[in-house]
Amino acid sequence: MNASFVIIVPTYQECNNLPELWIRIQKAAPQAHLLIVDDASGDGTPEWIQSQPQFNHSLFLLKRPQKMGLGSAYLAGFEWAIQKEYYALLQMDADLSHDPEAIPLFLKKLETPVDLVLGSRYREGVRVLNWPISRLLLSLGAAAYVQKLTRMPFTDPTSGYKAIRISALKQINRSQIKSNGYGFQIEVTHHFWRKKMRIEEIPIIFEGRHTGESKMSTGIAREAFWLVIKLFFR
Ligand SMILES: Nc1nc2c(ncn2[C@@H]2O[C@H](COP(=O)(O)OP(=O)(O)OP(=O)(O)O)[C@@H](O)[C@H]2O)c(=O)[nH]1
Ligand SMILES: [Mg+2]
Repeated sequence: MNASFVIIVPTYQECNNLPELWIRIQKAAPQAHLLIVDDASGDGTPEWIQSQPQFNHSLFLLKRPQKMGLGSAYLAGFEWAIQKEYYALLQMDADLSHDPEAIPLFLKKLETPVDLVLGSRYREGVRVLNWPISRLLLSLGAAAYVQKLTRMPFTDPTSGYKAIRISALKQINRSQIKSNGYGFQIEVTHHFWRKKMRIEEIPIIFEGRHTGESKMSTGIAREAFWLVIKLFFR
């Protein structure tokens, strides 16, 4: 087994954010490997990655031919990490919403017997910066909706900042995971929860994106809405 862990970041047009993200990751966790799963961003993202001295040493690129969604990008990254035999993976967004300084907190948690560590914006208070109140209310409403219907007790089920132990990931039926947006985060956690795996939350600070375009859409929210109904009946 690979003694190291890998951070998986899906990207679509995030070239303005990646250099700062990579610097901050290396500062917070010098041993980190980073895998970018890029969906043919036309903004120079793959070229920037390939030009870095760490390319194919600690910085890796999985290129996909077109924009195919966040969920399938993560699933491709999961298979890559399993194949490379990392002991754990961390997932985070490229837009600097997730502070790399929290990486050591996830790693510390992974030293305890836990399979999935959820970074929560809403545990022990609300820690969301630079978001309009409407978006915050939507996110809090979605969290309450997921808790009520699925009975999962987690405070922030749509959070994309989380750590997964690979030995546990191998045991869940990944081919069943179909959601591509926020629903993806809910669905992955639900798989771990149904298998009675060990899940813990840690508080994180979240900051809304400053640059680059949002990929959030009503389609993504709709997909998550119907997924939760499906999980209720499951
Ligand atoms: N590979 C890949 N990455 C994607 C795709 N859609 C979104 N992403 C990435 O997934 C992460 C989360 O997407 P965001 O656009 O930040 O979504 P969000 O956080 O809900 O919304 P904003 O922060 O408001 O933009 C970012 O790193 C995106 O670049 C996609 O289709 N393919
Ligand atoms: Mg974002």
